[in-house]
Amino acid sequence: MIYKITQLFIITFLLISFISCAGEEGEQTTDNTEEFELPADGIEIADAWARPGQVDGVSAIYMNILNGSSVADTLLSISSPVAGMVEVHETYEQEEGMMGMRPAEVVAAPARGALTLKPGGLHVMLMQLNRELREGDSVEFSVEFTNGTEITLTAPVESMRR
Ligand SMILES: [Cu+2]
Repeated sequence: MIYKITQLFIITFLLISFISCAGEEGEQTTDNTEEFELPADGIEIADAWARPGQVDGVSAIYMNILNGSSVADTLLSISSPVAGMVEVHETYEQEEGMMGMRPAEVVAAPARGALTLKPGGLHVMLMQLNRELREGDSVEFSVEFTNGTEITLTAPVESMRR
């Protein structure tokens, strides 16, 4: 009996702390930021990965662009030593329900928010690959933002992440 009461007490206590935590988080949450830990300020890139590709073929890089600043920022340019041509593409539904892709006009990371590039959505298109990209390889790329941030990083090549 004592055991049961103790158990009940613990469960009640856990429930109360869970509810109060959820309440606090709810108040701090804005837009899509709850999924990501934003930097204190400026732009950071997280979770970058690239698809495998053949020489002269194409690949894509996906990532989360995290904007910790209080102003929105836009992508100015992107380049990679493995590709002759790099563009940011958006996926869209063509007539007859076919999916197509085209260069994205504005790629914006909202103030205190995140922009996700993922399969079936926005992606960095690597074209004219000058080497094969195999699972386990890595791809270097550089991104420049309108507010002046320049980031160079390496994305692992993976066959499928999400
Ligand atoms: Cu594309």
